[in-house]
Amino acid sequence: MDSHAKSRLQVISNQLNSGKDLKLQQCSGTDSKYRYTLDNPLLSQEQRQFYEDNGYLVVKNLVPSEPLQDYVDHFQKICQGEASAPLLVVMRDVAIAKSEFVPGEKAVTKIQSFQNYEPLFDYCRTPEILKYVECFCGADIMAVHTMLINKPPDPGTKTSRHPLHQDLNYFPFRPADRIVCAWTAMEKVTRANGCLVVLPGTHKEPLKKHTYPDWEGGVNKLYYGIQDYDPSLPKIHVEMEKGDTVFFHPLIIHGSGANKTTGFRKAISCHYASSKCHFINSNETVSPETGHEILQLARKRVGDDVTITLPDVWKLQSRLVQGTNYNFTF
Ligand SMILES: O=C(O)CCC(=O)C(=O)O
Ligand SMILES: [Fe+2]
Repeated sequence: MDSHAKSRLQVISNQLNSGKDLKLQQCSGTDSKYRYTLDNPLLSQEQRQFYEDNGYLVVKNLVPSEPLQDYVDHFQKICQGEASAPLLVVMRDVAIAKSEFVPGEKAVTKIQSFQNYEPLFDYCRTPEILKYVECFCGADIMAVHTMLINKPPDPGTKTSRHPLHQDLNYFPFRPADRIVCAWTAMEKVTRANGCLVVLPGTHKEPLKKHTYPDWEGGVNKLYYGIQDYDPSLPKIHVEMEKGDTVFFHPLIIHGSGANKTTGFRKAISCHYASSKCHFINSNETVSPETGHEILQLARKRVGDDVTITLPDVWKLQSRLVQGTNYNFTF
């Protein structure tokens, strides 16, 4: 990237990323018995071992109803075009958007990159969540990817499904073990409305090849999937009450089923990473197809005249929520 582009990105990033840091208690190093969690005063022995073995952990009733209702209200404002923020992305269901004119939230499958929309970004700063995140990432924490997922009632095409995948497919930074996703149910999620499905223990497997599934009704943008997972592996349908939060490793194979109900299924999530994670040569990990699509989306937002790389995209949309920013700078 030339120096003009670099300084322009830095200016954009500084303007957008002026959030206040939160200081929380520091985790105290690692114990060789554990790979996926850090020493911490919060997780019980049972919880810690469960995450080590399975790659996910559900914490009941972590986020109260009031802020969740606030997030719903702000989501609806965004869908109605009454609110927006720099770099925010609104994704629509391929089948619903094609078949009819749909105002409001009806066809919106998710909004992404709300790091510059404070009323939603408050979710990523929830102290109760950060306390858990610190157990996986350590004390210096970046919010690297934000989503509010609004699984619409399936229009009969099954396009509301999310194919089985590993989130690490999208992330050009490592180590993977210092990245975690927090995913909070904004209402009761069940098999009927398409709860998360996880394959316990698959966080111990390497990153697999991701492609678009060959679905008859089409597939939503960036809904890549793994075709060659072992179908005999046990699947857990993670049914959750409103406010329950699941933390999961970026290599765990997961997805979600179709929403067979008449209501929406909403969840809000943030991927966190240690700010000490380092950027890697993304050509070797993120597939060229995926990388190209992510860059295309980003260029629409920052302008075609700025040469931008995949690591730049992630730095631009990441925001410090605790401690010091070491490596997510230009
Ligand atoms: O909420 C869901 O359906 C799963 C979303 C997901 O795994 C993702 O967007 O990476
Ligand atoms: Fe995912």
